[in-house]
Order: sequence, then structure tokens, then C-alpha cells
Amino acid sequence: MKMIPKTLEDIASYIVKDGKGILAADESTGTIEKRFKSIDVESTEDNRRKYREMLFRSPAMAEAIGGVILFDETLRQKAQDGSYLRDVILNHGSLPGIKVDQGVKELEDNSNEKITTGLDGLNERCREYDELGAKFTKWRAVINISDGMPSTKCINENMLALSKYALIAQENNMVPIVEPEVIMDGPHTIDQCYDVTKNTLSVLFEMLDKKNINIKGTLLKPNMVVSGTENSHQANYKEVAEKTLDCLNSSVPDELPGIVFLSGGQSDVDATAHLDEMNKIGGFKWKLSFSYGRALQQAALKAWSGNDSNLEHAQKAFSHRAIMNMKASLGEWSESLES
Ligand code: 5MM
Repeated sequence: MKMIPKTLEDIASYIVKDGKGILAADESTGTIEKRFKSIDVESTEDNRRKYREMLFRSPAMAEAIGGVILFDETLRQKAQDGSYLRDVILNHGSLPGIKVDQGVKELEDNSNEKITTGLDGLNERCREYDELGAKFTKWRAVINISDGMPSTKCINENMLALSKYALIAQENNMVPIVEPEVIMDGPHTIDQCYDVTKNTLSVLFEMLDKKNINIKGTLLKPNMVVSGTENSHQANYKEVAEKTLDCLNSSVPDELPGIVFLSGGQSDVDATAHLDEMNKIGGFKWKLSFSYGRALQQAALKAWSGNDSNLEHAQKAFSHRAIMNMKASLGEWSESLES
């Protein structure tokens, strides 16, 4: 097993070192069921193990993946050879992390807005996750853009919960990944996405500051600033990169070690191209990397399709995307590398 970083600062920097990023493999039971349904595979515990073990044993893990976000089941699950999946990850020099939120509920009765749950008993759960070897944690807040949304209450309550979670994670020796996701779906413009993302991030960092969170031992997982999926003007790579950087520069402190984007429903190549464009522009202190779920897994999931004879083919598909995103984190990607 490779040397495991110990302090919060070292863990956070380790995950995003040398172009590495994060594999988000923390799909909750309902989400993984949906993903498996798309390839006509039943979501049994063994199929989930098989699929995720395939990802964690992929050749690019050691080169491109600094951390893997797991769901509770996977942190406790064993690989086919009887070793723990979390040790398979560690053996590749990558760190296991854990999703600690417990999903979303309505912010108020009959409201379309959401608040993330999971603060009850979080300290006890984090204590156990630390003992099980998780080095970092993740909590996702969901912000929708629509008429009159997001409300101030939605932003304030979700960012407050993120700051409370971050404190508990750090008190239990784990790096918090704070994920405020402004959802892409809708007819809104890229400028509306910019305003909402900027406001959300500003409130988040104010709240983290109030709780004295160690920013050097924290990672931010934001959305990119993009056009709403149903908007007639779809911004190009350059516009997305410039607006996202402008937004981050105005609200994220320099001392944060890394920003690891979510893909949010972007195509695999769009998610890579946007990240690459930002790193080519440069001029920021943080590492700018990825923490993709769908944009890293889509091709591999399809290639696997639940068939053992496709495992190697699926690993190649996953490794390709991981390497492409590593290159994008270094600003060294180009479309010609895709073929
Ligand atoms: C992998 O998906 C994660 C879990 O989602 P659910 O809690 O809804 O099951 C999700 O939190 C993920 O980490 C982020 O949303 C980023 O994933 P994408 O696919 O947007 O890159």
C-alpha cells in the first residue's frame, strides 16, 4: 500500500496532485438502479460490486484518479478476491471517500426547492467512516433555477447545512468536499446561471468562514457556468470557461487547494473540453480538476452492459475518459486525442 497522507491539508492536495481528479461512484440505491436500468441490468449487490470493482481495477486509476467517492455499501463491500474494495482503491494510490448526505427533501411543504438532509447523527457516522478508512467526505446541495427560484431561504439553509457538515467532517479527520450544485435543467440563460452560482458560492464561503473551517483542508465541487439545457443559445467552450473562471475568481479564496467540478449532465467530451479550456486560460491559484460521475462512467457502463466478457473493454473506456480528464486538468487535452 502506498503512503497515505494524514493531515487534512495533505489529503486535499494529494487528491488533486499532477492533474489527478475524483471518480464520483457514490450513486445512491435509486440512482444506480436507474443507471443499470439503462443497460438492462438488475441492480443486485453483486452486480454493483462487479461494476464498481471493474472501475476501481482499471489501468488508469493509478495515473489519473486521486480519490473515489463511495456510497456506504461500497465502503464496506469486498472485492471478488475477498479484499475490501476500499483497499483496492488504496492499492492504486487513490483515496477512498464517502458520501455522507442522506439525499434531499422539500424545503417547505409543496415547495419545488430542496434541502439536503443528513445532519442528524452525522458525527457518529463520520466517526465510523474515519475508522473504516475514509479520507474525505462529500455533501451535495441542490439549487434549481426557475421563476422566483432559488429563494434566499433555499441558498441560506443549504449553505448553512454545508458549513455544519464541513465542520463535523474535519473534526473527524476527513476532508469535506462541499458540493453546491446549481442544476443545468431549464430554459435559463448562462448569465442567470452565473448570477445564481456566484451568489451561492459567496454565501457558502461566508458560512464556512463563520464556522472557522480549515479551507486548506477542503475541496469545492461546483457546477460550471453553462446555459440552461432548454435555452436556445448554448454557450460555446470559451464562453463557459471564461464565465466559470470569472465566477470562481470573484467568490473562492486562493487558499482553497482544489476545485473539482461535477459534470451535471454534460456530454463526456463537453465536460473534458470545458475543463481543458479553463486550465489553458489559467491565472488562478487552485488546482482545477474533475469529480465526475456520469461524464467518467457513461462510456464504461455501456461497454460493460452487465456482461463479464466485456470487463476489459469497459475498463479501457473508463481509462480513456480518466486520462482525457487528467490531461484537461493540466490544460493538455485536444480533440484529436479522443479518437
Ligand atoms: C454519482 O452521482 C452522485 C450521487 O447521486 P445521488 O445521490 O443522486 O444518487 C452525485 O452526487 C455526484 O457525485 C455528483 O452529482 C456529480 O455527478 P455528475 O454525474 O453530475 O458528474
